[in-house]
This record gives sequence, structure tokens and C-alpha cells, in this order.
Amino acid sequence: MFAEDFQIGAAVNPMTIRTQEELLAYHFNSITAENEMKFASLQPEEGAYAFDEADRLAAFARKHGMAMRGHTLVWHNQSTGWLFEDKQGNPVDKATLLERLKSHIHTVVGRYKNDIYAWDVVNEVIEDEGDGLLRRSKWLDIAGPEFIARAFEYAHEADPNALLFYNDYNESNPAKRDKIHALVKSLLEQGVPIHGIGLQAHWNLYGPSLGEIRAALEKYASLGLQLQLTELDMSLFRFDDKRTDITEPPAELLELQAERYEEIFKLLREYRDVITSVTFWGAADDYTWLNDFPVRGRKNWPFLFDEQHHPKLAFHRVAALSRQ
Ligand code: HAH
Repeated sequence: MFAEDFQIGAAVNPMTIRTQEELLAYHFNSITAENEMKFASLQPEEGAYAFDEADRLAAFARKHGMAMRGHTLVWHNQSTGWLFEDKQGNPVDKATLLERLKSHIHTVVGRYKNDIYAWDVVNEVIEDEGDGLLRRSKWLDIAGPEFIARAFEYAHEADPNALLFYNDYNESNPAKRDKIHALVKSLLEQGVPIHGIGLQAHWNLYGPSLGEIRAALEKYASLGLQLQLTELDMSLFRFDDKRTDITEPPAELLELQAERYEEIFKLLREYRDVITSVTFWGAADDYTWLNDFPVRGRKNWPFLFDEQHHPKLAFHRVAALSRQ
């Protein structure tokens, strides 16, 4: 329904390509590996790559003629201990860390050259709180800010045709938005090969506001890059809401969710010239990372399809938009 506006994607894993195959093949034309292409999944021990699961997801995309995004080459989480240490367990020096990064990126990006058209090269390096620009991490401690530019250069060497993204969450929060903008602007000024900004879009019923989303799209688009929503979901709970008593989604919240999805897709469509893809971080409410995060054991219902893969109210509202 949105084929002329942007791609519609879903994050998948080895279980959901089985349990949600029909739904995925029918409604989505792009996938992203939820975990299977992260550093720790692909290179758990130095030089001992584990491509099995990632390969199966790429094969699923090929089987169904879907596009595939790569996620993610550099992140402070789901990385792996050995990367930052020598055999004695001491921190490695900058040159060693960058050499390992280069070798990982060349191997991984090279391998999926024909399957993956866009990579989240660097994920979540911006600090959420205060005035500091970059988040403290082993990457930053050992290599300094330079690891960011180097990662994009290595990815570009490995596949000059791949579109390279900086990806982050809380991307519509005005303070963080300005920091993301500042980082990407400085990368562009240094001539770093970067082609897009990924707005994770882990949103909820109460925020960010439409005005904040619009302002973020405008500000990022002013850099002349393409934009993608990379991890969209619509939690029924505020981020700091710790309640655990809701075990079925209340009708009034599903109505609110439908209104939010409707107004958001209306807005995304306005920006169809700069937005090239909208990927959900899952496909249907039977499986979402939000089932245990940030509150353990609590279920959530963030998508357009319910636990039986049937369209929710939100789906019908978004579908009606596409016919306008
Ligand atoms: C995302 N982080 C990651 O990009 C993705 O790889 C993971 O599967 C799920 C969510 C979002 C995030 C976070 O890392 C920490 C706090 C809030 C949100």
C-alpha cells in the first residue's frame, strides 16, 4: 500500500521467519536481522565467524524478493569481550582495535554485498543526558572519537554501493536530535562516506509528539541525507511506567495506538521524498523485544498486527490512509 512512498520493513529472527513467514511475505518488502548481524553474533571469538543464522535470514530475503538492511557494525552493546582485550586480558591499543574493526567490517560487509543494500554502520554513540556529545564506551576510551569515521570508511571500502547510516534512539528528543545532527554534520564536513540517518523510532502512546517528530525530520533532512525509520514500534507504556497488571491490551489504548499510527503515517507520507524506508522492530504482537524490556515479564502490543497476525485497528487506519 505504501510501495510508492517508501519500503515497509520488519526486524526478523530465525524463529519469526518461520512463525510469521506468511505475514512477512505479504505485507513487508524489507527485513533487518534483529540480532544475528551484531558483532557478538557474527564474530564471538576472534576470526571464528558464525554466519549460519545471518545467512538464513539473507536467504529468506532472497526467497521472497525482499530488500535487506544490515544491523549493526559498531555498537557498545552485544559486542564481545575479546575485541577490546589482548590475550592477557589487558586493554588493546587504538591501532589494534581499529585493525580488528576493519577486518570485521571488510569480512561482514563484503560477505553480504549482494544481499544488503544499506548498513547501520554506527549505532547509538550519542549521550542521552547532559551536554556531552559522545557516550562513554570501550570504543571511545580506546580509540577516541575517530572510530566513528573509520567505521564508515571501512564499510565504504568493503562495498562502495552500500548506503551507510548513523542510527540512534530518542532521535526526536530535541536535545538529542541536535547532538545527532551535530555529529553527522561534522562527519559530512570531514568527507566521511555517510548517506543516511536512521531514526530508530521506539515510540509510545504518549511521545514523542508529532511536532517533535516533524522537527527532527526537518533538521535531519536539512543535511541532505536520506532518512529511514529503522526500528519503529508503539509501546502502550511510557518508558518509565513499570506497571505489570495489564495482561490484555485495553480497548482504549488500542484506539489511542490506532490514532498515533494514523497521524504518524500521515506525517511520514508528507516526507516521502526524504524517507526511503520504514522498518518496524518486529511484525506482529506475538513477538516483540518489548515483552521483557524495560519491565521483565511484562507483555506489550506495539505493532499493526495482533498475536494471531490479524490486522489491528491501527492497521485499518493506516491502510485507509494509503487509499486517500
Ligand atoms: C535498540 N536499542 C537496538 O538498536 C536494537 O539493536 C535492539 O535489538 C533493540 C533496540 C534501543 C534502546 C537501547 O539500546 C537502550 C535503551 C533504550 C532503547
